[in-house]
Amino acid sequence: VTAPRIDAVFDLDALLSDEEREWRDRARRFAQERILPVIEQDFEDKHFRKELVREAGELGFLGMHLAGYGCAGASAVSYGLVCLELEAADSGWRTFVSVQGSLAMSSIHKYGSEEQKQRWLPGMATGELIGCFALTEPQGGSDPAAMTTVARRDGDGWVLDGAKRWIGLASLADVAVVWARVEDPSGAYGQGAHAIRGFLVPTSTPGFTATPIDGKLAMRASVQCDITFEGVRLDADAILPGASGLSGPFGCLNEARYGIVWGAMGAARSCLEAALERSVTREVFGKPIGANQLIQAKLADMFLEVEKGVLLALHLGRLKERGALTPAQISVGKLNSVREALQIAHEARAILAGDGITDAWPVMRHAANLEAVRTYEGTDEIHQLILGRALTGLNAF
Ligand code: TGC
Repeated sequence: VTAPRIDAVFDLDALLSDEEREWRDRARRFAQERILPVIEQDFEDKHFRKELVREAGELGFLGMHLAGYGCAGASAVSYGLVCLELEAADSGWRTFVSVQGSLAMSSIHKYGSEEQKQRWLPGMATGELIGCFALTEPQGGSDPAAMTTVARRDGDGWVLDGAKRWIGLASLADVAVVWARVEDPSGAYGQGAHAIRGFLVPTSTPGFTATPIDGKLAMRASVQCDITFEGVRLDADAILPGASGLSGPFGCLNEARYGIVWGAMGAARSCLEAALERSVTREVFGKPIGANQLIQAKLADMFLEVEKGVLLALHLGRLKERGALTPAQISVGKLNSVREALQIAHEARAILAGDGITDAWPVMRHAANLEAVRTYEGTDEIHQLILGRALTGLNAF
């Protein structure tokens, strides 16, 4: 008996264009041929395989939903499918594509001057240059309005002081998009909440230090860092002219959260596939464990949530393509996808029994990664509160 291909059951293919299927297949090949053979070892070794970054660039995955400047200009659904296939291998690789494309490149694409776009985006699209996105600070990530990193006016330029934490790729990056509170007596760069501005900081600038965070039990095949800024001197043209206030970084978080809606379903699909394979190959009490009603009930519920999650992601993707996707809808998707993916990972682990805790199966790695995905880009609770506010009109923050 062989397990069926689960994505064939609802004929998702019929809902996709030829181009979308091509992106999906290209990402699936990359994940299967380049990531899967090495991921368990990389996870064990805490190793981010930087040499694959250029390959991901050549395949068009970096900033693929952006137009011009060497980017592919692909549809939102194509981008989502790529996120799903990469995260089916490992959340760390979907995270890399999110940080590079949805956060760092999107910031420059949305809010940068023409000169900034020309300088950074083509190299970031090919993977020659790596970017990071520095918003979260050591005291916590849920309330970026409380940030204490400051950019003080100094002549025509700026001096940056402060610290950021959990910043993906920072120690490998060539450029950091840094969100800081501007201290400028003239008020020309915004006041109050609107004095939060973005800066493009080449990571070679003196005073910039990125240190990988050690001791992670999740996302071990990717890199997250502490950053300190100690008197980092920047030219006047380091500021992103098009963003003032938190709507700037939130506009990019929307993009990354959208990618997670799809990506988490990739991790869930891998866990379900592992559970299915085990269900038809493992015999207990003289028959495959999948012949038991309790196992079938688990598999059916897991399958239901993968299919519903992918259909929800597709619906949100079509809304995004029409320019109609709202932040609250993205919260529905991020909350649902990650929560259900984690539940599926836990059920798969149970079906795999003792072997489920070993690295012979990808399930514990996905479960550990999903704990991180559940927390970044807005925790479950933040998304519940965004939805609570949308439902009641009352702000619980
Ligand atoms: P509030 O202060 O009222 O609003 C500030 C301004 O932002 C606007 N806004 C949005 N704009 C676009 N998209 C959204 N989703 C937006 N949400 C808010 C808002 O309209 C306002 O604009 P303006 O022009 O009036 O100033 O903030 P709020 O009350 O709306 O938000 C509160 C809350 C808790 C929802 C928000 O702070 C939040 O989402 N917190 C979670 C932050 C978060 O996701 N942090 C994750 C950081 S990045 C990360 O985890 C990983 S980076 C990847 C890596 O490096 O590995």
